Amino acid sequence: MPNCMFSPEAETLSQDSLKMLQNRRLIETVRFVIEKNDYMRRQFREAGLTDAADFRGLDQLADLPTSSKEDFRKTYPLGMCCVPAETLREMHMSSGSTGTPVVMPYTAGDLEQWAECMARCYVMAGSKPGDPIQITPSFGLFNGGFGMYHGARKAELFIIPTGSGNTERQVKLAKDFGTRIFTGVVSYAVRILEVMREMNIELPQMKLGIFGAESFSEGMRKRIESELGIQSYDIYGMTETGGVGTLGMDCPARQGIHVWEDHYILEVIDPATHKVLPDGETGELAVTSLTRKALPVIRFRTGDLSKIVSREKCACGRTHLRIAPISGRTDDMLIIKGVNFFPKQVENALMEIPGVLPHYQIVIEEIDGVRDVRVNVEAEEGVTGYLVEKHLKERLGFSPKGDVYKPGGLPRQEGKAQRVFYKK
Ligand code: DLL
Repeated sequence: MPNCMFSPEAETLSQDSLKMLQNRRLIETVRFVIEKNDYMRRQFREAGLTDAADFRGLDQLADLPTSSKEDFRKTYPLGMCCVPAETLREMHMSSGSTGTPVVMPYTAGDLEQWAECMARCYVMAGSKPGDPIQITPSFGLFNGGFGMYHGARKAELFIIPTGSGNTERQVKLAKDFGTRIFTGVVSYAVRILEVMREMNIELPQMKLGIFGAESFSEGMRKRIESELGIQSYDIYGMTETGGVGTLGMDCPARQGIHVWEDHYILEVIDPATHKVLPDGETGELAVTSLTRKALPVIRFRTGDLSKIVSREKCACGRTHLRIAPISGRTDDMLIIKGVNFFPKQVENALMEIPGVLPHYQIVIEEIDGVRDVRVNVEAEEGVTGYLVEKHLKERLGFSPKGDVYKPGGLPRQEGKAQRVFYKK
């Protein structure tokens, strides 16, 4: 089922042509950062690359040092920028647990590149010029709102830039303006559903949901799709690669997330040794940007876990490799009583229980030095804590305590949902 493409030529390049293009762009990028940025030059020199002219391309990629959020933080605010300050046109920023933010600056060309990647995602989902699109991630330092905006301009959509919050107004605007494409962080889709029900409003014109920024369990996805009556897409990207959609999205064939390989090289590496893993093995994604100027990243360790599922041409006609949905982050694996698991596995198991609602918390408690886990979840009448515990035990191999709350009993959050809480 070949589907429409925003850039058909680029999206269907053969893997051989993609490799040649990547090779050329990689050499240009590595030489560029070595020439323009002291911090990166020093890093490469320490890894043995003293002369930019010595770098010969893809075959040597695995010899280059990896980079991480730490590098962004050490060089805050613009210590890794490779272009003169007067050529910068925008910036976005994410803050993490340590406080020092990660900043991504953009030139006009970088904004174009972002818009191109996003426009490809919109058209891949089935958008057509003039389609009303509601952009619900916040417009500000978070890259979600503006990235979706730049791409929607390029794809010629009718933009309803609501930003985050005020869910009742979001539902009213979606109804009044006939929103066809709804975008947001995954947990916001759940919130919209809830408020639609409270307001007793249906949105039959809404057909497509583009969600990301958080792990998306298959169970949650099915619920959102059936209850909203939409086809949903899993969009991927991050501040350091240039924002939402830069890395790609899944297509209607639903066989993995296509990564825009003419703009990025994706490697799957062992999180401990940083060695490249073979296709099919799960590891940490490391990303090299090929077409960005203000701050190109080389072998950036994303912290996200996934695997390459295929490099074959997809049923949608695209040739760019596909990765599995993000299964977790290197830093969010939980170990309870010797069992390792990711929050997404708990979500998936919860969504299998009829009557359980998509609002939950995983609370890690430490009692006398022993870690235990409690799952608080909202559910309709009839679902008991015992039932939840029994199902989680079957699925996860250990027995968290299960506390059931009435619908609306757990706090609602804006933006990315915090699911894991630590209680001493
Ligand atoms: O979350 C970009 C984004 C905005 C993507 C809106 C999709 C929709 P950051 O705030 O820098 O940027 O966070 C990036 O979010 O490393 C992943 O851990 C996570 N993430 C992003 N997309 C997905 C996804 C935005 N589709 C971090 N599935 C990344 C799972 C995702 N996790």
